[in-house]
Amino acid sequence: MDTLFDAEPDERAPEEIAPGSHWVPGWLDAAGQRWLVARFHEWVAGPVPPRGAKVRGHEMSVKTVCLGWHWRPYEYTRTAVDVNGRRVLDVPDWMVRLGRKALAAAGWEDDVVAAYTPDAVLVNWYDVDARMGMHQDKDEDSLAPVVSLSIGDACTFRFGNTETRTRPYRDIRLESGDLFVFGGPSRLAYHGVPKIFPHTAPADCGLPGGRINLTLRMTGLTDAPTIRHR
Ligand SMILES: O=C(O)CCC(=O)C(=O)O
Repeated sequence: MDTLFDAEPDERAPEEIAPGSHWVPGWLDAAGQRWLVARFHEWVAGPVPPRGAKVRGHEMSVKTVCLGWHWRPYEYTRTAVDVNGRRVLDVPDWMVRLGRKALAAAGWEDDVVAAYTPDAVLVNWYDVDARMGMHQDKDEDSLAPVVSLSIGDACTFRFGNTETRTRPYRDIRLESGDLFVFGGPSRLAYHGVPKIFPHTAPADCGLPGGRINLTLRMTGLTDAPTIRHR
């Protein structure tokens, strides 16, 4: 017999959203979130300021600052060629360790975890009106998993299929501290952020409002060798 007080399914339990994609709610504790927010303030101070990348001539509402490699649509470069020409900051060693811990928490095999060496981090800043359209992360030569961390206001994260930017997709509410990893058969799934929920950042996350998202990636790129002319 059903009772009046049946347990609701836990909507924030870790879940495999599709083969190769894992959502781990609340993975990063409040101290870790505050620490990353402090790093965020350092990164946005330069040498390259955050900017909305131009996609087919339209500036994105999300502002991005990059580590390791500078991303703009279809290309990674060491210098921010579409901003101020400066070289971006390096990916710190602790970020590589963080990425490996995240992969392990998402259930990836030990050999994938050990080999994971993200060499590019896209640090995205969303104000309450910012959105990110459905897209694939396919400017990398490597198909290593992408690690995504969220801090601040909650958002709707739309995670779809590898064929089309339309349905079927699943809308997930990502909250501060949530981890999402997508790799394997999900690596090239379309995904986007159609909505930010204002005033939902927890008081102890270090961010009064807005949302920071970090995506850690392996580009598979190497620096072109320098050709010396005598
Ligand atoms: O903000 C997010 O959760 C997603 C970010 C994203 O899709 C990207 O940087 O390519």
